Amino acid sequence: MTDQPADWTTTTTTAELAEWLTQGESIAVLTHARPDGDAIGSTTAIARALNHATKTKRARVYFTGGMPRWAEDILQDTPHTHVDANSDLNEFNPDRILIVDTGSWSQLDALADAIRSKPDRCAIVDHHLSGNAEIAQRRILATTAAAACEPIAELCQHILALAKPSELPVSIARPLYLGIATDTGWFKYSNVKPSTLRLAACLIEAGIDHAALHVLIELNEAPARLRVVAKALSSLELLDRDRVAIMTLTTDDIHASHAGPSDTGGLSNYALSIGSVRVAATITQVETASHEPAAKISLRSKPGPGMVDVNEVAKKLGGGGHANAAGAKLACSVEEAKAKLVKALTQ
Ligand SMILES: [Mn+2]
Repeated sequence: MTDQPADWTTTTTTAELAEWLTQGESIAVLTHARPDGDAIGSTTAIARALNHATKTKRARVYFTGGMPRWAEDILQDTPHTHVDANSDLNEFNPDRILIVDTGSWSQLDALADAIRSKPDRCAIVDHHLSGNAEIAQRRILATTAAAACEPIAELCQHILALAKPSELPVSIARPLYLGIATDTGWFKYSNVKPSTLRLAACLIEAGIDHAALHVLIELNEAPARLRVVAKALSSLELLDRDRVAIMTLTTDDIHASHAGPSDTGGLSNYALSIGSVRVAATITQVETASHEPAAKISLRSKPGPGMVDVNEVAKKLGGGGHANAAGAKLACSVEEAKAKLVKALTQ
């Protein structure tokens, strides 16, 4: 993590941004690659609010990278386009571009070139601590918000001229709740504040079915996912008096499970459920075009006494991330990666 740059600051108000956006003839809504619940929730909500307010379809969401299984259940009839490295973006010429849940060139992937050198046409609404301020002149950076959906809820409220978030239409309240729930681990992470819960309560008052949303997102895996989990768990090794958990997953394991790349995320959390475990790692063999050996290490640690800063561990391996979630990619076999990881954890 880099320190917060001096110019990564808020430069506009919700009211001004609402007015600027609704004056647009065509509005592109962008977010980070491989969008998560907050990215899909915040883009869907703001596109719907803009189209609702202007009684048009002038706002369209652009995604890049792999999408979660449930994405279409949330997006439904919201105008959206999926972009990759081969997409022709010559026709992409919106007069307003709103980027949410990120403000970093590196996270925009195939969309970065399409918005380069257009800071006067771009706005950012984000909650991350750092980003590339030069992307957009207009910025709302709610760095204490648990999710981008928190400032986006306020923006939707302004655009629709509503006194309270509980007055939002269900079609907008639902994706907003999705973003807040998923970015807070369903309201259990340390980023939850009283205001987070008050907003969530208002969204339930608006009429959403929050229990059904939880089923859609969290109880909706492909059978292959559980086969992958079983493979990973069967490889579990405990080290350092059961404080370190390491699991491995080979491409043979993934193929035998009939799983895809999207089924292999978040495995370390299973090992973190063991009481004694402070830090958990999953080492996944990666297939490369050149057939050179490669491995991905995903690290998770538990907050509290004896916390391991996995960002520091990942940095020793050429990666990075956050104190409780980080990762690294190594050009070596799974076994070699494991040896390097054990060394990084003990030095
Ligand atoms: Mn987020």
